[in-house]
Amino acid sequence: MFCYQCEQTMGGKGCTKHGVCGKTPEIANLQDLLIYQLKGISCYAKQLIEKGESINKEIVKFVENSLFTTLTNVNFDVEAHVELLKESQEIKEDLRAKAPTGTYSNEATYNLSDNKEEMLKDSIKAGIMYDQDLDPDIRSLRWTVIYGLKGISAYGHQARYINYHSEQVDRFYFIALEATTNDSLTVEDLIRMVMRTGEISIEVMRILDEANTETYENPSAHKVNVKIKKGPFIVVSGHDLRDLEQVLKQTEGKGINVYTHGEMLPCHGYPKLNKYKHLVGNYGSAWQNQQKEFNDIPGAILMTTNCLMRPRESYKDRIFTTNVVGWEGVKNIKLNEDGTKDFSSLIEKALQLGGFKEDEEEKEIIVGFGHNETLSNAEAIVNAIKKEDIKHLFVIGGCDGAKPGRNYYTEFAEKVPKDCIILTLACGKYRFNKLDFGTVAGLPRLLDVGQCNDVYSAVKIASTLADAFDTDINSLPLTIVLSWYEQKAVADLLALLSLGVNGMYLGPTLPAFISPNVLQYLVDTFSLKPISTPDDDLKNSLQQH
Ligand code: FSO
Ligand code: SF4
Repeated sequence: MFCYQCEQTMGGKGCTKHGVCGKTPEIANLQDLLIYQLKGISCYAKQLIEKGESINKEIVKFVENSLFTTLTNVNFDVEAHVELLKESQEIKEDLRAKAPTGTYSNEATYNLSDNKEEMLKDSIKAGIMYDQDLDPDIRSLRWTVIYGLKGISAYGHQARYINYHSEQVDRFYFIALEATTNDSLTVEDLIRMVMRTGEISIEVMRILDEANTETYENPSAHKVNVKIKKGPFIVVSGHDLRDLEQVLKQTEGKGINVYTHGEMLPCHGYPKLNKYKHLVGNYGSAWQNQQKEFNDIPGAILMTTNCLMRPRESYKDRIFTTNVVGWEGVKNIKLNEDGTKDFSSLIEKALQLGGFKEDEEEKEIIVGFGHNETLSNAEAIVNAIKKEDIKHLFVIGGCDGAKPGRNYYTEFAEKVPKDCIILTLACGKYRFNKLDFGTVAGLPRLLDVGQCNDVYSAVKIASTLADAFDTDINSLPLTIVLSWYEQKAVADLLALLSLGVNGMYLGPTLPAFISPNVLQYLVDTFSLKPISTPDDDLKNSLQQH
């Protein structure tokens, strides 16, 4: 196996024996072959698109779900991968029959074997490092596109589940995957494709924002209890709002408390979700603490998306997955034909386990500062910046992870001067979101913008403020400090780069799949900076504006 798609990759280079995330070589190799198949499908699909034909939405869904399946910490189930591979061959054959004749890449002409052992043998040629002679910059750019697509697929999946999609995004899966097989593309062509991936990432986040805010209304400032309550309960983790809604509906009147976990925290801001009184609070913290936080838990857990870690025996019987998430031996709750899900097994488990015995003393934090809520204060923010009551805005966002270097983000947030505002998003916020930051110019100093896809909200906020000053985002007193872990963060980073955002800080380490030349290009073009120390980075950010 060889995998270097996430930040915790072995030695900062690549996992070769076993995934640090828990991925076995078998799963890693099947994932390589699945991506290879998606590329093959896309070679035919692209030809059909160029002929003016549209691709069946079931095929788009398949490609989207398969990409999402291979994202870090999503699916560790061998059988699920074998099934997807078999389906990929049927789709490929279908498109092959319809596509114009011509010369196609190896990915397109390859035919999948029908048993797992043969698939595993074939997977060698689908490996990232298989072609030893490939130009390292071409390899780097191709995989940057693919990792961006994985992030996009996660957001696309979430929007599609509430019946929203973007034709542009749907087409782009095929166009971009084909581009990663096309030997005639130069480094410059692939850089353009990387930037296009960023633009499509903005588009998919825009559609997801529309999906979430039209379905559940715009989030508004809302207090969330982060301590536990007595009684049976379900913890809902991941990112999916519709799954949470269905769990809330199906548990109504059953005496079950529902808690959000990890990236579900911003759900409390949405009026059509927080209207449920039994959505009682947020449990635990970011994904990497789940084995500790779920250990012996007297309630049931639902993982709607990443990040899933190896479930310990102490809670393997009470954790459930849904959507494309999977772990062998863990029950996956499937989607019914009518678009609903039956969560009765999850509910029964929660009731059977009995729940927490005592209430803890409440502690509240505030969420809900998406673009609508934050921009309802736009005038106040603009005036405060003009009067220098607010000196600088920091976006400290992105993923959390287990490495010690991530304390940088806590320290950074703590050291931000009192006359500055911090906007935060994604699960990295758990490093500091329970600290008391107080207020500035009548506003909370820490504004929780939402999930990782709500980078879209942060961009909307920044561009509205920039308009008010008759300038652009880069001229605002604003610094973006990103923490990355998996491929949604790659999509987020590409989105910001495609908008021309300059001078972002990226950490805790740089992606292993970025070659030295590609990194140099990013540094030269976008002044992208690896994080150094909170003191130095803060000083530089404040000096620059
Ligand atoms: Fe975190 Fe995991 Fe949201 Fe990521 S839960 S690490 S960027 O999947 O998606 O922020
Ligand atoms: Fe390693 Fe990350 Fe790949 Fe898992 S997803 S195998 S930890 S690089």
